[in-house]
Amino acid sequence: MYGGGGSIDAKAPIGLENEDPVKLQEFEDRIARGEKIEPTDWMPALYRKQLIRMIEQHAHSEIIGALPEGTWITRAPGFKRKLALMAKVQDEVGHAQLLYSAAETLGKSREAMIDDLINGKSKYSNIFNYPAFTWADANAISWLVDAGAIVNQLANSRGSYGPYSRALDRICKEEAFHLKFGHHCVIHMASGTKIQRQMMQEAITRWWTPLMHFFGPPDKMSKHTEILVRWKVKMATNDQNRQQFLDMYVPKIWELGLTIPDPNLRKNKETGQWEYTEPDWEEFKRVINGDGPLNAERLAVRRTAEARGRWVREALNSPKSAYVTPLA
Ligand code: FAQ
Repeated sequence: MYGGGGSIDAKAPIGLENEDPVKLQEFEDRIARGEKIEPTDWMPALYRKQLIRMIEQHAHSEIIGALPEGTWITRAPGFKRKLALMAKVQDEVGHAQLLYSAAETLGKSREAMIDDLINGKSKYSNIFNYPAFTWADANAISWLVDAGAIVNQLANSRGSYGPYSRALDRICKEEAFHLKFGHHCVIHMASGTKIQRQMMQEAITRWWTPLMHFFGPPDKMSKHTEILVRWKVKMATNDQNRQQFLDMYVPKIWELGLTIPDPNLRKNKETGQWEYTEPDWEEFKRVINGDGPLNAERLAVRRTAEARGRWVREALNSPKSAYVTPLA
């Protein structure tokens, strides 16, 4: 499932040697002035390649991300929770569509992106390769995974590529509702019966390491951050986003009487930074390279969906289809 080649230990070569230096300078000046780059504007090949990689992975994450919570729709406790979860899952799939459209503006077709996902060539977020055993796991996703996603996406919605930043802007507005839904569910569990509190605690314990991984490898190990920050595609580094997440959500988790499974987690008053035990980055590498608890199952579900939907796509593309040959 590892796409793009290489490992998180290796810094990517910058690869700007073949670019016209005058055009490159103009492009970088526009970015420095905070202008948006639009699909028909000149851009270095590496900017295009990096954006396709990142937006495509993001789109795949939304679509695979619908799976762990999706399985809870029929089992969510009560009609209101079912309705809200169904709407949330539908939103996540909608986010994937927005993001695939944004990536298509850079020249890679949606079919090629889906092929790369189901054939294991493209990556998607590590976190969706873990199982949601209980309703509390689904709640941990709705609150904390959405929280992490918003930290990242809110920053990047101010980024330089117009179609991506506009898609993120809309996505963040919808994610804000998901966050409220997730927080409400977690409060309910954490203030419920002894068994509910225990379920919620176990879920937080299970999801903590994948959540720490979610923001990407530490900056010193990240191979793409340098160029992406320079071109304002990433508006914060992986470590900066991780710190912001800890700052915003650790106090809220503690407030609910829940414990985080890291004895070293504390805010250093002098530096203002959170200190924590480094999560196991070997586990992260295994999971993003296809060897996580549920990678095979997640991709199998997508392959089945792709196969079952083929007749619809073929019908739409058939010469007899009104979509291809509009009626006079
Ligand atoms: N998972 O050099 P860096 C959501 C890979 S949306 C898997 O630091 P970069 C909504 C990385 O691709 C969640 N792989 O990479 C929702 C690269 O591999 P490559 C998704 C990861 O790009 C909520 C290699 O490691 N959000 O959750 C991960 O500068 C609830 C080296 O890493 C986005 O995609 C990871 N966590 O920074 C849905 C946001 N981290 O390509 C349902 C946009 C790193 O060379 C329910 N993306 N890798 O083979 C980004 O901001 C960035 O791409 C990062 C990674 C921050 C994810």
